[in-house]
Amino acid sequence: MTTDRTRLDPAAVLIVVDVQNGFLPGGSLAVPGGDEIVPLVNRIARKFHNVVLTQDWHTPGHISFASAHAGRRPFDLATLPYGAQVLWPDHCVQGTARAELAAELDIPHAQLIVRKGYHAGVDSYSAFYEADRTTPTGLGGYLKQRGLGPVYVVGLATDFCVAWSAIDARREGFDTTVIEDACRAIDANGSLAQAWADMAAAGVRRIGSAALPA
Ligand code: VGL
Ligand code: ZN
Repeated sequence: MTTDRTRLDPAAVLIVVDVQNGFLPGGSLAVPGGDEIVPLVNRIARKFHNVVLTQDWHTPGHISFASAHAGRRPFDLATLPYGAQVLWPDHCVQGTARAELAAELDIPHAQLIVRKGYHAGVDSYSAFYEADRTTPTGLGGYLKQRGLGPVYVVGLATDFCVAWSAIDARREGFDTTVIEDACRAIDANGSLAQAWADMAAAGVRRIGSAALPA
């Protein structure tokens, strides 16, 4: 089967990852330049019939917060029952202003918002699976039941929630592309280079927005 890359497939779905106040400048886990992508994300979203948003949505005192671990600091690495976990500043707590989607995000035709990270004892970077790698969010089933795909991913942060979502989209069998200039990274301890290597190994395609069909 060949894919016509000069036209966007009507079944293509854009996943807009975690474009939330907490990850923008002034937020508690601000991603450098995170605000810069919002106009581009809005423009890209207009090309897609199908858009899914994700929203990091943690309990107060969530296990991924350094503040929940005595003597640990943000960006320390911890070993938790489900594996390695970077410890973060408190961020995107359910119901708070910083957990809200960015006010400038303008995608009224988005069809679904996937909240994630709401189990107190496990993180969830990916839009598809929690960080135990086994608990599904339901997004894979949703996309398959609707017959959607290929998958395109934009948002924050390239090296965590974007990368994990893209890799899991491949794991779910979707043709998957990350639009690089519509993402920004945290880049802690080499995490960005590692994420691109992991995405390449998983067969994730990497493009710039200029390569998207008009
Ligand atoms: C994210 C760290 C913690 C992300 C979410 O959206 O990339 N990163 N929670
Ligand atoms: Zn988080």
